[in-house]
Amino acid sequence: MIQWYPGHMAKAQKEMEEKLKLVDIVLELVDARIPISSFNPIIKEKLKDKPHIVLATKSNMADEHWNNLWQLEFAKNNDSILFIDSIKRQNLNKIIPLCKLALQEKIKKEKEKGMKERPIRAMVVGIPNVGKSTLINQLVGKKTAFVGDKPGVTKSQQWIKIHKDLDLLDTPGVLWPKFDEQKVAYHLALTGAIKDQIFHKDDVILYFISFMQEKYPGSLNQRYQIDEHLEKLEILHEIARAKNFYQKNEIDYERVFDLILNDFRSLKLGRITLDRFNNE
Ligand SMILES: Nc1nc2c(ncn2[C@@H]2O[C@H](COP(=O)(O)OP(=O)(O)OP(=O)(O)O)[C@@H](O)[C@H]2O)c(=O)[nH]1
Ligand SMILES: [Mg+2]
Repeated sequence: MIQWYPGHMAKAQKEMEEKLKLVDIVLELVDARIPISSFNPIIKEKLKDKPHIVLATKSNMADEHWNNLWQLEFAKNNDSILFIDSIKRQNLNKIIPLCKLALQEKIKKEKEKGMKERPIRAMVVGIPNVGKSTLINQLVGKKTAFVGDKPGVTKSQQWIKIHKDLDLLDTPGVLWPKFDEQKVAYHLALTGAIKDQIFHKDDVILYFISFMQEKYPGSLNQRYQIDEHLEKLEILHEIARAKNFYQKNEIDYERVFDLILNDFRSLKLGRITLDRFNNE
């Protein structure tokens, strides 16, 4: 079982709870490929009556069919969800209208009390590497929040003016202390939410091969020109043979693992959704 809980994550969670009091609405980013594994049940608990919108990032990397299924599933649970792609700027223009809609009552009440109109204060939360900084940069139109391709880049919080009607708080990623399901840990590892150095790549990759054999038949075959019905370990060997990944006549597993991981993350195996429901 992968265990990961660096000190700054605990601190970030405490800070997040304090900042929660300052905002009108919370935008929770989830990764469209793992909308449940990247969803943080703790945040929802702490929100109480505060509106909450789920933004599923990297939706262009996820399986379109599953984006639609997840959209319906979240709606069933009364969770407002919007599939976005920050890099392709897909659906970003729907975020502010959605916030205004969710806060309709509050805005109306403040107006009735004679309060001056003010920008909505929102907060972006989400697990590491889910795309918080990228989204904020896109919304603000220039590089303000720091973006990196490694988890845990953003370590301090700051307000950012997004629009005349919206102020946003950038927060560091929050990951819950313990993944109580092995599958969740694998999904977080595959998508890059947890650092490559801290999980056992062999377990993750063997899991992924089984997943691909079952859910995306033909993909491994097409990419690596191998018989994908082979036993998992044999698949690794075949790929090593095809790519000539050897070191001192031994199979260089590390290179095979990295190849598969990079191929998944760079869409060379197609658009893939890892999280499923109804045993599908
Ligand atoms: N394709 C695609 N890639 C994205 C999207 N959003 C973010 N990324 C990529 O995901 C990686 C992480 O993005 P960041 O914005 O740094 O993520 P973060 O949540 O701020 O990460 P931390 O600060 O480390 O917690 C970067 O390589 C981004 O280019 C998206 O909507 N689509
Ligand atoms: Mg960041």
